[in-house]
Amino acid sequence: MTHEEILQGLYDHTLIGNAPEVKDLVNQGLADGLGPESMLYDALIPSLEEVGARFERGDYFVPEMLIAARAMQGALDILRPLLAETGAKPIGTYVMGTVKGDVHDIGKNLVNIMLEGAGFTVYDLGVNVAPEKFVEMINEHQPDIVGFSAFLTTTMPMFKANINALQKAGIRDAVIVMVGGAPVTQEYADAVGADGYAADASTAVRLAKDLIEKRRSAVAV
Ligand code: B1M
Repeated sequence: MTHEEILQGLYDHTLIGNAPEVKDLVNQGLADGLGPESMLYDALIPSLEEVGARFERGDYFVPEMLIAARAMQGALDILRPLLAETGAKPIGTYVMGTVKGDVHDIGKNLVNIMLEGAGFTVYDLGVNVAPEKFVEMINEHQPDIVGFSAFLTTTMPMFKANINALQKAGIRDAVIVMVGGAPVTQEYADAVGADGYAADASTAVRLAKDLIEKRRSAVAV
């Protein structure tokens, strides 16, 4: 099989949620020297975007979205160690979770993988994380950054609820707050009082490094 055929196969089989075939193709791609990033950005993510488009058009329903997501997750299980393998020096600590009411986690997991690859220690709180849980875990791990992911317009207001909870607990200024997720925008992030917003995983890593550097140099002055 050519690399193009493997990528096309990954796209097609993710779209129909054929997890065993997706796994086989990922393994075949790796054996043939196809890069993990290429499989991710040229096939798997575009396929999930098409899944979303079909859902919006009413051609797909929740079960189809679910099996496509499972196929993607199977691929990520194989790719995770390769994407995170950079030998980067420890750089900071990150507490991350998908906000209350929201169970989407593929995008969050991808951001975590990239953060780990860049040298962050990541504490992943999972999905449907309540504001009190964020507060508790920030107190426990004392991270440089807390990241909130939201993937639904109906769960984005949880950013503000989380920030309010941090304020109430007296720890808002002790931690940098980053937000992200498909429907989130810079304007929305600014409106809720977040310190940073990124549209994708690699921008999230770059921004996390910048925000930590800024905070550390401000403290040093
Ligand atoms: Co749902 N879903 N879903 N879904 N789902 C979306 C998000 C939707 C856009 C589909 C659509 O209509 N086009 C739509 C939301 C519309 C809206 O509110 N604007 C939607 C809906 C409506 C729903 C339900 C309400 C459907 C229903 O029940 N009627 C329901 C809600 C359940 C809930 O959470 N309470 C639901 C359920 C599901 C499944 C469970 C079936 C499944 C999720 C499985 C899982 O995650 N384990 C699912 C899926 C798979 C999707 C789509 C198709 C794919 C999501 C995905 O993984 N994308 C999605 C359509 C789409 O996104 N095009 C859709 C790939 C991923 C790599 O991208 O998630 O954007 P993304 O993550 C990016 C960036 O956002 C960013 O970096 C990531 C990597 O580059 N990022 C950050 C993420 N977090 C960040 C944090 C940061 C910075 C950057 O800093 C902290």
